[in-house]
Amino acid sequence: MTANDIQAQFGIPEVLRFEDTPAGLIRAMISGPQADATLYLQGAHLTAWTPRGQQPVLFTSSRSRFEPGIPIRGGVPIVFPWFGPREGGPMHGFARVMEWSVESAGLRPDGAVELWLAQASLHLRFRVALGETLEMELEVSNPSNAPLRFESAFHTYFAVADIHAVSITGLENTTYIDKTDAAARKHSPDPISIARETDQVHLNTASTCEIHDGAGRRTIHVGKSGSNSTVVWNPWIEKNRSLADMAPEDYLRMLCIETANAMDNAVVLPAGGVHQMGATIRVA
Ligand code: TA6
Repeated sequence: MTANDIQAQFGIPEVLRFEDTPAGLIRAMISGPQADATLYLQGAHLTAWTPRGQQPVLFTSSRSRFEPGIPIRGGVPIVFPWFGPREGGPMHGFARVMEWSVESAGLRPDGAVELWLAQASLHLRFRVALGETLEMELEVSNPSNAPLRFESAFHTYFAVADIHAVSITGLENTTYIDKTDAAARKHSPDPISIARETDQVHLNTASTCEIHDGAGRRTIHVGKSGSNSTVVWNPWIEKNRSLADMAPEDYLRMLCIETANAMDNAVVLPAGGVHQMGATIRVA
């Protein structure tokens, strides 16, 4: 379907518009009563969400390519069916570089703009509601007659005013795999602060996390369901410099808190089963 076809079927005057981009992607521009947002059909990839009266909550790199088949740097990459690198495939799986279709779009009575998208070949559906709260839900179906093992995540890039003044609570005393230290398993009773490359997969945790953005004078709450892992990532100076689609100072203004089922927490979905993972994000 072209952007025009999708617009004709799902567009909402003054609220939701589908358009082509110069590089050949299709994106939805949302201007709802409670929030503005942008979502690309490639990867069902939310790249912006800004509740009314707030600064943008998601970080998206100014150097992201926004080209067909190229992962977008920032926003909320949907990770499926694997987490991390895989020989011969894109980082974090195919879902993020495949075309998703729009199943439905509407303005809810509470003022949120809600869309359902689907990636049929991967048996995925994604619900996103854009209001003063961001709701996301990934539904994985297993129509086969054998169990399906997969990893998944909302690889959410949050915008922070200054990473030096950020702390993260909610993950105290959880066991985490430190990917910057040969995957050593560690735990800490303290809130997390970022002062070097940080890449940690916290296991067996269903907790809500809070991002205390001191310089931005706000706290972002990241609640979740159907997720047993939470990943904390900031590339810091050197890794940032190695990423062509990050501007040199981007690490100062971003932090990934990822709602996931990764590594030890991979999901084994029985034949015929359906798995839901949800995230609810709000700014206080
Ligand atoms: O989730 C953290 C991480 O696995 C890092 O190790 C780094 O590779 C990052 O994801 C890559 O994110 P991207 O958006 O490029 O897929």
